Formats: sequence, C-alpha cells, structure tokens
Amino acid sequence: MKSIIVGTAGHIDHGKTALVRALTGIDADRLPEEKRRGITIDIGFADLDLGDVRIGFVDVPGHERFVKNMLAGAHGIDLVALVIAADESVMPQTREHFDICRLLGVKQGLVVITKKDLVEEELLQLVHAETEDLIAGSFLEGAPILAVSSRTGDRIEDLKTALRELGSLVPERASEFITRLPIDRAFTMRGFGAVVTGTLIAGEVNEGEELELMPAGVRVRVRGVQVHGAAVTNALAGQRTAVNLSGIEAAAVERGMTLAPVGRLRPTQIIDARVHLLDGAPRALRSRQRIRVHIGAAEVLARVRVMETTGEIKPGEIGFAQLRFESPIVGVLGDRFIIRSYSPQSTIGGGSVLDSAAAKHRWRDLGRISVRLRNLWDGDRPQQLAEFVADAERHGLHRSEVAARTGWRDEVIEAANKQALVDGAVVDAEGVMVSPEVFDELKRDVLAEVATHHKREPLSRGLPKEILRERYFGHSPPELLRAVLAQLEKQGAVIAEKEIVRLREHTRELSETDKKLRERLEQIYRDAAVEPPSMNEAFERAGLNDAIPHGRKILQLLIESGALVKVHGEMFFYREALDTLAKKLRDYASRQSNRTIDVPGFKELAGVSRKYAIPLLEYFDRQRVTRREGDRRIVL
Ligand SMILES: Nc1nc2c(ncn2[C@@H]2O[C@H](COP(=O)(O)OP(=O)(O)O)[C@@H](O)[C@H]2O)c(=O)[nH]1
Ligand SMILES: [Mg+2]
Repeated sequence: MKSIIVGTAGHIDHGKTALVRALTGIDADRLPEEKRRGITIDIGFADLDLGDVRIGFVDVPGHERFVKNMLAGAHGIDLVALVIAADESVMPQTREHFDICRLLGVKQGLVVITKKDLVEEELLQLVHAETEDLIAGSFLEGAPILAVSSRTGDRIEDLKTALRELGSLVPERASEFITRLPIDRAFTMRGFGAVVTGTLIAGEVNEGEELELMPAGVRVRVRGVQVHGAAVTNALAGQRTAVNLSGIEAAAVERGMTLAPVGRLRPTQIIDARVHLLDGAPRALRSRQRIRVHIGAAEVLARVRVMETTGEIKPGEIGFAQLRFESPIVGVLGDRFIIRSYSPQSTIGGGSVLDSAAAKHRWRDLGRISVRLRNLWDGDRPQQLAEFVADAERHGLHRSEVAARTGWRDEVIEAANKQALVDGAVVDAEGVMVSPEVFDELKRDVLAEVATHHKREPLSRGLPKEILRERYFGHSPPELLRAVLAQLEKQGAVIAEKEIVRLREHTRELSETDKKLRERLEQIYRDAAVEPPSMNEAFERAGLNDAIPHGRKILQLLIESGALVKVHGEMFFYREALDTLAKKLRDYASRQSNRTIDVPGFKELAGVSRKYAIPLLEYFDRQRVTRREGDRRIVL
C-alpha cells in the first residue's frame, strides 16, 4: 500500500484541525495548552487508511507567531490541503502558507473551503472565485476545490475520494537518495528512552541498524520503529516515522536534527544557493543581511552574501547567494529551504541548496561562480558531479565528498561518474576525481620541472619525486601524483623509477673530457682492486683536485652503472675485484670442514691489511656472502 503525507495549510481558525478530525477522528491538537486555548501551536499528526492509499496528516498551526512550527512540518509533504474558511476567505497566512508550499516545491494538492454550513451559496461562490484568483498560475491551478463542513460532515466523503485519487497520482519517492529523517519531535517515553519522529523523506529506517544523528555526528542505534502507531521492522520513504533510539538521551536530541546513515553527510556552515525572493517581500535581499533559514525541520540564523553583480536580489527575482550559518546544518544539492526576515519575522523567500560544502568566494571570481552555480542548478547529474570535481581543483574529489554534497546513493554516484568519464568531464586519478584541466596542468608542471632539472643537472639521473610532491601536489592526495606519473609514462614522456623521475629522452651525454675522466677513474679503481685509494686520493690521481664536486658526479655515474661499489663511507671498490674475492672466499670455505674463516685468515686470503679487511667482511655480511659468528665468519 502506498503511503503519502498530506499537510494542512491556511489561516488560523479556518478549520484545519477540525477538518483533520472530521477525516480521521483524531484530534491533532495534542498539547494541553492547545486543548485549553483551542488553537494549534505546534504541528500535530493523524492518519487515515483509504484502502489503496494510506495518508499521514501533518496538521500545522495557522497563527502568524507559529509559522516556524508550521515550517518544521511542511518540508516533507506530498500533497497540500489548503484550507480556506468560507466566512473569511483568503487571509494573510493563507497567502503565506501557500507561498511556502510553492517555495518548497510542493507539486500537488487541493483546496478545501471549510465552514460551508456558515454561509449562503452566494458568498461561497465569491470565496470560490477568490480562491481561483489566488491559485492561478501555480501548481494548484486546476486542482480540486471542495467546499465542506467539518461540523455537519457535508462532502467529507467526497473529500476522501478526492484525496484518494490525488494520492494515487503522487509519484513514488525517488530511490536515488540515502536515508534521511529530519526530526520534528524528540521526547522521552517511559521504559523506552529517546523517541524521535519525522517525515522520512528518503530511504528507509530499519530496526536494529546504526544511524548518525546530524549535524552533531553522534552514532545511535534504532531500537524500534513505528509507522501510523504500529510497530514495524522498517519504515519507508514517505511515511510518518517514529524511531526509538538507544545510545543517546532524549535531551541531546532536538527538532531540526537529521538521522542519516553513518558517515554519509557532513555538517556545514556555508552553502551556495539559488534564492527566490517573494513578490511581496518588503525589500531586496542584500549582503550581510541576517536571515532565518528553515531547512528540513531546522531553523538556523544565517548571513547572506549575494552573488549577483547588482549586489542584491529584488522582490520577485531569483538569484544566487551564499548563506553563512551561525550554527551547523546538513543539506544536500536540491534541498529546498525557506527564508524569513530576522525581525519582524515574515516569510520573504526560499531557495534550493546547490553546494553544501561551499568555500568563501572572492568577488572577482563572480563570473566563473555564476556559471558554475547555473550548471549545478540546471545540469544533469554527470554535469553536477563534474562541477564539484572542477571546484575541488588540485585537491581532487573522493566519492565520499560527492555523497555528502548530493545525498546520492553509491550506484547513483557510480553512474554519474561513469558518464562524466565518458564525456571527458572528469579524470579518474586512481579513484580520486579531478578535472581534465587540472590533470593536464599537473602533467605540464611535472614535465617542465623534470626538464628544468635535467638542464640544471645534466649528470643527475632524474628528479626526486619528493620535489614534485612538495612543489605541485602539496594540496593533493597521493593518488594524484601516482596517476599523473603513470599517465606520463604511458604516453612515453617520462620514466618513473622508485623515487626518481626522468624524461624518457634524457641521457647523460658526457662531454669528451668527462668521458676520459670517467675512464681514468675507472682505471684507477680497477688497478687498485681490493686495496682502493680513498676518494680524494683517487681524484688526485685522476688530476681532479680542483673539481671535487664534479668528480663526485662522475664517480656517481660509475656507481650507477655498476662498475664501482660503495663498501664503506668513501671507500669504493671495483666490482669485479669484489666478485673475484667472493669467489676466492667460497673456494677457500669449500676446502674447510666448518666453512669458517677469521679476520687474520681473511687478511691472508685477500692479501689486504686490516683497514680493508673489516669493511670488506662487513660488506660480505650485508651481501649474505658471509655470516658473522663471534670473531669468525661462516661462508654461506
Ligand atoms: N460551523 C463550523 N465551524 C467549524 C468548521 N470547521 C471548524 N470550525 C470551528 O472553527 C474553529 C477553528 O477551527 P480549528 O480547526 O481549530 O481551526 P484551525 O486553527 O485552522 O486549526 C473551531 O471553533 C471549530 O469548531 C465547520 O466546518 N463549520
Ligand atoms: Mg489548528
């Protein structure tokens, strides 16, 4: 069976609560004060089973002073029942509530003219005509207008039929979004603990599961779930839902918080939004103005930063603005909100969240920002995703950050991502998304830096990756450098070794003098065999006294090519000499029953002094040619 939410709307005393009672038999005025004063102060609830449609009513207060309570209930409704009393016709809160429904994007509903029993047919016709004027050009144009009496029950059955018909037309709630339950009531129930209620706007709440209370970020467990007053194992999107929570005191939960899957949403205090100012707003919306924002069931104060060249959004106009909240909220792309003036409090407009993780903008970037916000507003999902990715610049964007901004389920993010990749709107850098522009820019930076390095140090093998990381990837996750290098390697531009990057065409072309120098040094070490000179001595013999740093580079080349081996400090050996010695050692060992040799034995075998014997043996230990045991070596 289908579950839908119907919200009442309309001026105080126009018979909203009486109408809900006539339809359901339930008095939605539950507070003692409401019963005593005969007025609705806070939202109330009732439900009605119409066979194929099950309706959860949210009855709202009509009094001007309680619009904020009305807003806590109005955000998740499928249908509005706009109530107009036949004896008073359209009044201020009729208009305000109706405006709110339009700003919240309510798409369907009907008008109920109440107190039919109190007026003559002629007056009823007049109210009917005024009602049609009110709704002309809105989502309610052409919707049923029914005149009823809650007192006599006249046409209440017809109203039920109309509700059932409309209800069957309400589209299923989109399944693309993660679970969200904005909390409109929190209280303690004896023996159960904390209970919260709300309209489940997306997803489902299951008994036993863990959820996160946002924006506080507290983990809670679902002890029990109720829908329409009966215990269920899970509540579905579009149902009025009560959840018994464990892991938290009721006092720590308040109206305006949201239950969501663990780790999925992120609290924010800055959003970019598209704002629509009502025709009847007393003045234009300007930067630094302090406003009340109602989003979900929450009411939070915020300062406006208008993102329009004119610096303002005039009554009746739509524009972009940044809202900076005085306390954290949660919201995702497309969430609707209502704006009320700080004082005196009245509804002045509403809007849609575009970027819930916005950064403070610079005024001179306005042009670029407008384009981006427009794309977020009217783009499809792959385009929206690409905008978020582009905005992340060199930080790149993880899927979790897309999830927090959009509330999309994983499959939806994956599909959008795939399409954006196909369109060439994003690049997948080992799981991190970056814009193609940023990726190309990084590639250019890397190539230029490596090329400069080669020019500056022609004898160096290449540029340490660490330098690239520091200079260009300081703000990026490690995946990005890896992906850029992998891509440059694939294109044949560079060769990336463990810690070094070089251009593919980079060869250390030695000058004729350097070539000769290398040969000379190599000769010196070859001749010295197991008794090599110190480095400085070698340079001296090669006639290099005045150019030691240059000599080191040439020496380094000999080491890299494998001709020389560093054995200890600045003691280098000709590799072949070491190999010969190792072989000698093994031959010697094979003639011993215990395969061991001590230092004097080694000195004799190698024909070297102690100065060389110790470093050589330690080198052989490291190379696992020998293993030290006390003052002897076992040849392995
Ligand atoms: N005669 C008559 N009185 C009604 C009707 N509906 C509501 N009332 C009365 O109008 C007053 C306000 O009704 P209520 O439902 O509290 O209005 P709300 O403020 O819109 O919720 C109450 O005294 C109701 O008894 C109706 O259809 N006929
Ligand atoms: Mg009422």
